[in-house]
Parts: sequence; C-alpha cells; structure tokens
Amino acid sequence: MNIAQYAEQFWEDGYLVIEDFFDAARMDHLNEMILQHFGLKPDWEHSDEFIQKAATEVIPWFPVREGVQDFELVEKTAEFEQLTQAILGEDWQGLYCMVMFSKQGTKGQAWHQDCPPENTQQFNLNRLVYTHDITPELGGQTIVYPGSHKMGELSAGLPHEDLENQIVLTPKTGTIVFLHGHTWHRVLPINGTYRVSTNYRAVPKNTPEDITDIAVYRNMRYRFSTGEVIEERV
Ligand SMILES: O=C(O)CCC(=O)C(=O)O
Ligand SMILES: [Fe+2]
Repeated sequence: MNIAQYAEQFWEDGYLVIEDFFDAARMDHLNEMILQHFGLKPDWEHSDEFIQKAATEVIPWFPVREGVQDFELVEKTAEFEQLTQAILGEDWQGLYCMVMFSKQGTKGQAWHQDCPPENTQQFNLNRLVYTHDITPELGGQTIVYPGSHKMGELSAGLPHEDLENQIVLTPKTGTIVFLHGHTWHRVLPINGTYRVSTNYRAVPKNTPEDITDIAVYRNMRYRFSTGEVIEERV
C-alpha cells in the first residue's frame, strides 16, 4: 500500500476508497454482532422532527464505548492508523466508533456536511468500514461530491437531489472509505433488508471534541446535543 499516494488522493478529492482493506471473515463476524445488537427493526433514536426534516433515517450504536473489543481492534490495525496519520498529521485523535443502521424501506441520509465548513482547519475525518456488500439492488450507496471539501458550504436545496458531478460509491465487504467531514455526501434509500456502515471518526490535533455536534443540510443546520434546528436554509 502506498500510503503517501493514498493521502495525496484523499486531499485532492476529499475522499478515498480502498477495496479489500479488511478481510471478509473479520467483517462477517462484525456484521453478525451488529445484527445481534439491532435486530432488523430497531426503534428510532433521533427526534421525529430531525428524521422528517433531515430526511435521514439511521440508528446509531457506539460499541467501543460499551467495551466491545472486536470493534476496538479494527481501529488499532497498523495500516489503518498509518493511513490516518498520513492524512491528518501527527497528534491526530480518534473520536468515537459509530455503527449506523438503516432499516428496509428507509430514506438513507440526505446531502450533508458532518460539521460546518467555515474554518477549513477544523473538521472530522470519517473512516468508514463496510461489513457487508452494498449493491444497486440493496440500495444504500454512498454518494460524494468530489473536491467539495474545498468548496465551502453545501448548496441549499432539496435534501436528496442528484447533483452534477456526484459520484456513486458501492462499497463491498472489507472496503474502507475515508471521507473529509466538509465533503458533501449522502446515502441512497435502502431497498434491501438493512444497511449498515461503521464509522471510526477521527480529528486532527487542536480540534474540539464536539466538532460533529452541528451538521449542515441543504435545508438547515442542526445541533444534535440540543436537538435544535439552529438555522433554516432556503
Ligand atoms: O454510511 C455512509 O456510507 C456514510 C455515513 C455518513 O454520512 C457519515 O458517517 O458521516
Ligand atoms: Fe456524514
């Protein structure tokens, strides 16, 4: 693996995809644990207002906080750490590990930025690990807008509109996607039984721990800690 080249590509595009990064047996095991935790019909955790307005239907789980070692070990993989360091520099920090579950027939996630883009030095890095195949039949593909980590605020408009230049990612078991928190991204609706991704979020040094508290959508800015729409966008 040429780490320097991967890091360069990440900074050029605002995201990076590497297939077969983790082996399938390990991913199958994690996927089993995820299904055991959620079942197929878990309850919503976000407020109705958020789900409606953000057009985002995911249920989170933080297995490392609960001491589930199998998830902890993934982020300690040497190449995973080296790649993170090449992208974020010295003294980066892991934030948390968040598994996101979407049920059959749900909307996925609308276009968003994970944190406000005004300060280009302050951002989160999503390190997404896929424990099952995403396919066109299943839905739930991740869509990114290349280079948008350098374009400032996500354009206002319809939450799930197709944008020119968008790229559709169809990650497979063991694929990782590294995604800059300012990069415009979304997840397509889920037609299959379920869809999950596991996000090991990290930040460069001198970044506040609550960096992902406010997310930017095409119709609003939303603060998760207080469950408030802090800005309407038109
Ligand atoms: O699940 C995905 O593919 C993307 C999730 C996402 O938007 C995020 O983790 O910030
Ligand atoms: Fe996101």
